[in-house]
Amino acid sequence: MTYKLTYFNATALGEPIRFLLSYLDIDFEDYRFEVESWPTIKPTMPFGKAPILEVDGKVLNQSAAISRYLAKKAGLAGNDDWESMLIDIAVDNIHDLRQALAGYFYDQNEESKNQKYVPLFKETVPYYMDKFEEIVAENKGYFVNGKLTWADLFFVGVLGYLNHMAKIDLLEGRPHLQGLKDTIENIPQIKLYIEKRPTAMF
Ligand SMILES: N[C@@H](CCC(=O)N[C@@H](CS)C(=O)NCC(=O)O)C(=O)O
Repeated sequence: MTYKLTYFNATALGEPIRFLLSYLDIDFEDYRFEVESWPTIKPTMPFGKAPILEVDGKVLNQSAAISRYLAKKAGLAGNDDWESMLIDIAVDNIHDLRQALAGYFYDQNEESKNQKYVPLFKETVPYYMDKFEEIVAENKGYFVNGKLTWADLFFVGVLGYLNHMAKIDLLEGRPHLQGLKDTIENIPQIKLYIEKRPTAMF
């Protein structure tokens, strides 16, 4: 089978997919484009957004669905329906934090952006990050049931993007999440991918 990932030259929503393809030892085409090319690429995307994954030429969008599909192949999507649901919940919680940060970061209106700052950084961000820290502390260093799942790869995959939008190190003072990052980045296939990946804007 052939696999081609199309995404910005960035980590963000493309990175969990790259991590999973690497974890699976799948030799994939990592097609990256710069922001300037987006206006010409956007109309070619099924819903005008990236990433997409082409599997044998079939075009798939939605990063979570793609990640879940790959995670099933990798045995990282839960051993039963309950565990799979817990993983989905963890991923959606991470998405909620991402959306809160994106709502601030991409806000073009200076006034509303300024209004968002205090609630976001004094309440929302610490609320989510402290909860994630607690969950990972209680689950032997992982998000779900004390073992590696795609929720862990997803979190570490998008972390650079979250930090970029927050303009702070979200792991500071959160040793269990830092430990999770180290665990994921030291999985041999992911370590190899990270060593070889191109320099990106984040
Ligand atoms: N739910 C989609 C969201 C995709 C998405 O928002 N992609 C952003 C980049 S991270 C994008 O394409 N932005 C450019 C645009 O909307 O024009 C997914 O998870 O794949």
